[in-house]
Amino acid sequence: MSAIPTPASPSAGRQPINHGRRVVVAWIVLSIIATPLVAIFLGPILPPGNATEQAHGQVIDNTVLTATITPVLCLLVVFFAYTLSTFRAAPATALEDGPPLRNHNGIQVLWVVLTTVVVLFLAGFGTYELLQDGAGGGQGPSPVAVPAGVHRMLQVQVIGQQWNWTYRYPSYGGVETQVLYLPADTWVALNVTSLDVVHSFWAYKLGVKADANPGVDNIAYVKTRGPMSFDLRCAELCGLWHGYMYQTGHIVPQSQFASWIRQQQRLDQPVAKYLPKYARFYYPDPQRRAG
Ligand SMILES: [Cu+2]
Repeated sequence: MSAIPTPASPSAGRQPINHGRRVVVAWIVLSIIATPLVAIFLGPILPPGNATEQAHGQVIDNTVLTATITPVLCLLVVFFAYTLSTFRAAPATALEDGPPLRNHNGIQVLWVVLTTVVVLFLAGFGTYELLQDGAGGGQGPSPVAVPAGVHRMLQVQVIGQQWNWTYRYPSYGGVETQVLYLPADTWVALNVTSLDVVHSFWAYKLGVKADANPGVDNIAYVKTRGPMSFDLRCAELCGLWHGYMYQTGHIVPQSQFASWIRQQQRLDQPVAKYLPKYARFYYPDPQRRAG
């Protein structure tokens, strides 16, 4: 007696759903859309801004970093969205363990190679960018990354002390000012030092962060851009009124800077003789000689 033929099941002949391929396709599509959007729209508003060439360079660096991690973020978003929407168990279903995970050599190799390439690329890119005129960082007394082909550079000494910043301009007779003024479109060497404890000169819109240590001349190079004001503050806990060490600095047109510094020299004249002689750095102990 022959068996009774059973009707074909509706799923017979269908390919099983390839979830992995779906996730990869969705990831690639989302990455192709999101990465340029991040670079074009998010990049320009990333910190620190455009007050100096170095700050502008840091915005570009931050844009490259953010665009590089965008596909990684897209993968996480797609993976979680797909998993949560596709493999969600119906409320009445009993909790059940999933199938065991098996080793997958291809994915492991791909993961190691991809992450290694991304990390090495970012390390190389970061090193190259740091060596471009120091990228605004304090380089100590003997800078390694010196801007090439710069013939004129304005020296400005930034002095931290509990709890204020002052500035000296050695090319203008060592005049000391209460506010930081810089001329626009000018290369500036910021010589950061301290009279007492460790401070840190942080003018983020300039792209500058440099430790201020007593007895040390910590040099950071920047080329200013157009006129603008910028915040500066201490970024090293330096005592009771550390939080009070903030000021507003100004990048002004060169002619305005010239008249401002002449005015400062006039104001400074009656007290100039009481100022210590300009030196590259100073020590808290008056018995020790400044450098
Ligand atoms: Cu401080």
